[in-house]
Amino acid sequence: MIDELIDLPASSVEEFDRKGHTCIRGLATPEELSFFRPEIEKTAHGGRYDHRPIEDRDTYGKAFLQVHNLWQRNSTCKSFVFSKRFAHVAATLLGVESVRLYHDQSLLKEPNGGYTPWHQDQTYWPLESGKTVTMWMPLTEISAEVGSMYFVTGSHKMGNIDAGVISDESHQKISQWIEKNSLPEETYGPMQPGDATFHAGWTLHRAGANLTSEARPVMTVIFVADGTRILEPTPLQDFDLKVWLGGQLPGEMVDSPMNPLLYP
Ligand SMILES: O=C(O)CCC(=O)C(=O)O
Repeated sequence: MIDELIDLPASSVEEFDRKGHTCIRGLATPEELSFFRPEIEKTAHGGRYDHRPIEDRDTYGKAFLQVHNLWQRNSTCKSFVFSKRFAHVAATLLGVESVRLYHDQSLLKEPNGGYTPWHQDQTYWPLESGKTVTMWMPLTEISAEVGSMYFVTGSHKMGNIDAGVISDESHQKISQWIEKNSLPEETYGPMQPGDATFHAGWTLHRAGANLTSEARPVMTVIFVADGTRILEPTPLQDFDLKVWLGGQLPGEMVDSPMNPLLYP
């Protein structure tokens, strides 16, 4: 279990609030990662559902192989996702007492995997704004050549900019939006296993292609503040309403058994 808490510096909270993203180095130790990595990778491999060769996939499909809710598939993955340390960081960044799980996902950018287009996660989530944060943690070293994610600083306060689903079109629309609004783009560059970035639901983000011969395994956990209300879904949010909220309905609070309390 990764349950001992860390003292999160006030500067991280201030940065997350102001920029909509932050990076916490060494959130998990190399030893912890070498314990969890094999089970996460095995479980993600077993849960792979897209078996098309990379050249037959669209831009979204080329960006990464995605497997959700590893916590329901494997007890070791469950203790990683349910880490009180991670959930405490999420609650502190959001400035709330308690957080729940929205869902987790493994994101494997394959060797020669494509770029991750600019997008906003909350396009897919029928949840109140300002109540979610994603932890993105590499399981191996991310070299400068592969790189970590890029974020548009301050974009979390702009709400939905209607760029649509993650695609070449969202990338183009958001690139134009960035140019027009002249907001800065930032990245945290190379990362060690156990470092993690955190970004808010509306923060604009993207990642580069993987032009190396090594895969880039990443585990993400999406946290939602306890007491968050489910919104009437847009057509792009119907899927998430049905799949990730345990059958709950708009107007209700997120609190189904699919969304367990992770902290405290
Ligand atoms: O790992 C990537 O390339 C993108 C991940 C992402 O968009 C996210 O975690 O919200």
